[in-house]
Amino acid sequence: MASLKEKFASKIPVWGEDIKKILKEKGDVKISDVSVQQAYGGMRGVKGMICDTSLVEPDKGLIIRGIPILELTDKLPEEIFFLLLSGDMPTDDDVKDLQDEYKKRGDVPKYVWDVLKAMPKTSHPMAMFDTAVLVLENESIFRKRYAEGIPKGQYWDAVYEDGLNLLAKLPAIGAGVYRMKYDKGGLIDPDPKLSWGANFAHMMGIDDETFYKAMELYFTLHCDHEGGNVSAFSCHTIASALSDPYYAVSGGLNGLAGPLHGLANQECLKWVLEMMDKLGGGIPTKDQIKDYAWETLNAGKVIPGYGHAVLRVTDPRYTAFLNFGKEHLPDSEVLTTVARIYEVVPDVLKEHGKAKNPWPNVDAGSGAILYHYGITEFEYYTVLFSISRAMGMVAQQVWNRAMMIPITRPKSVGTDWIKKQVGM
Ligand code: HAX
Repeated sequence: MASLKEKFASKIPVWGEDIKKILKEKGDVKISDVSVQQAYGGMRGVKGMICDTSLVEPDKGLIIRGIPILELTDKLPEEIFFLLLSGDMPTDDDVKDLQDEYKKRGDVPKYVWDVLKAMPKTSHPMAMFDTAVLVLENESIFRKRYAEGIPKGQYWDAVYEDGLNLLAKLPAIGAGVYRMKYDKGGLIDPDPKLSWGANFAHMMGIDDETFYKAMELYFTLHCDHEGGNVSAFSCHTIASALSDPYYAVSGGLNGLAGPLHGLANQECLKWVLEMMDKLGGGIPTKDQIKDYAWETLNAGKVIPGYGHAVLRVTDPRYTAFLNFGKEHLPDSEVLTTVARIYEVVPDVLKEHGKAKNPWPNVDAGSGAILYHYGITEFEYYTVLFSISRAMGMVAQQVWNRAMMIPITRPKSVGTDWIKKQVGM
């Protein structure tokens, strides 16, 4: 048994007892009231589910197992996955174990590539990536073991196996989608000496040490964002029906592919480049940025990369990308423009008066870095987000099955019921 699995297994009785005690002693204590506004408004702020892998504090941003994300930017995605799942930082041996597991499980069956090849050339890269994940359902260990009648206490183990098999294959699938979709030549084999993130860069065909670092950072920063965001919540709900991790992650990714969620990173750089282009190239002045931002808002559109449903400060993940850019690509005009937008757009959004959070989110800065390394195909950016976010989705699923969290089924009500309830 691999070290991460042992570690997780050792935590199950401790966490399980904790939850049992809370439920027994305080199970009927109220933790949230729900207003009519919240019921019609996407359940914003309603506390109605548990996620122990990470937390998003409105005034701090992402916190993974108690550690703020800005303190984790030098960690490998492998270390982050270990932390998400087990609650502990891994030792060097633990990381090596996990990397060895990924290597053993990384081969992508030929039928996946055949399906992707058969898709229309115009397919969106997210549709290709997501299809590959769903097609891999054929490999599900959970589905087979469930059919054989495994007891409930072993569900998490089968979900863990599926999850790790899936995560191991995602860099190759993501890189393969890139090379197929954009005619970059044949598929590239992984290099066993490289980390999970660096290997992805290598399989894309970009062998540059700084780009390896950029990809490791990218995957570390996007790994998880607690349980209520569209992709995590969709995945959570699907998995709660005991659909296996291939079904559940694929469902979560369908949500990530929306422009108000993960697809915002494609929209964001497009917005920046269109502005630069419209203004004749070069870095726009602050006044020009202000005018362009107002033009966007007056046309009834959102400024992509700004605002957030939970955050009320600059997203620390945006700060991490900006710091990386300042260190590694100080001459990038696009990145300088992104930094200048940050000096202008929050004030514009405040004056506009609608967005509750005028600050940048993770998607505002990441595209500038990808663009610098020659990944100019914006449509592809959400695939990178997906490879990383799958870590959170898998970790949450394994935890949910280990803690025996039941099927999701909130109660919906109708407008007539609301009218009666509020005396109208
Ligand atoms: N530009 C213009 N208007 C904005 C805005 C922005 N960046 N952000 C919010 N608003 C508007 C909303 O559209 C809403 O307008 P209406 O009342 O007309 O519907 C109003 O301000 C109130 O919205 P909110 O309560 O502040 O924000 P929500 O919780 O409803 O939505 C979103 C949060 C992230 C979807 C929103 O801020 C947005 O659309 N931002 C731009 C898209 C984006 O960057 N998405 C990525 C978010 C991060 C993420 O999930 N990545 O995966």
